[in-house]
Amino acid sequence: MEVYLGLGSNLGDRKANLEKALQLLGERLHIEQVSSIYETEPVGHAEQPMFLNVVCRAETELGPLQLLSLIKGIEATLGRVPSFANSPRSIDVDILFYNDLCMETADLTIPHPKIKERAFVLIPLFEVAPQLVHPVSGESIKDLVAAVVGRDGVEKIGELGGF
Ligand code: PH2
Ligand code: MG
Ligand code: MG
Repeated sequence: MEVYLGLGSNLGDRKANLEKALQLLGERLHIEQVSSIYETEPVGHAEQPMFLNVVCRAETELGPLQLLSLIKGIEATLGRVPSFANSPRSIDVDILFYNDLCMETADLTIPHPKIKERAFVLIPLFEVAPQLVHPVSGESIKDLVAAVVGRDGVEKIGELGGF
């Protein structure tokens, strides 16, 4: 299965948090591509530090709920403390797409329901998936990037070595 994951950090050593999360994910998934690193203005709860965000493309045999539980374990390992929605976090890993799967449960919705409104997801996603089409709306990532509000708050700042 081909999956796209969005990673974000705005507490502690943000770059190290992204690297460590990708390293731990890489122990269980085949990470095929990682976007550049973007520094992004916080969305949803403005009074918090700037984020670093990346998106990765990976291959996995894990089912969606197995993948979610792997992610929750990695977030806990990296010191994420459960808090309010959109609160600052050492690491957040979101499942964006899982093949063309569409599912909605209390714990997990795929595709991630906020992709279309988040420039900090769409811009790095476009780097690793320029050809991808949103399985629900049928729109290309390119068109979604062109339409999204807040592109100014997303700045490419570098690459992660080693992925
Ligand atoms: N994640 C959120 C809420 N707001 N803003 C930015 N810039 N980057 C994020 O990763 C982010 C956010 C909820 O997970
Ligand atoms: Mg998130
Ligand atoms: Mg999350």
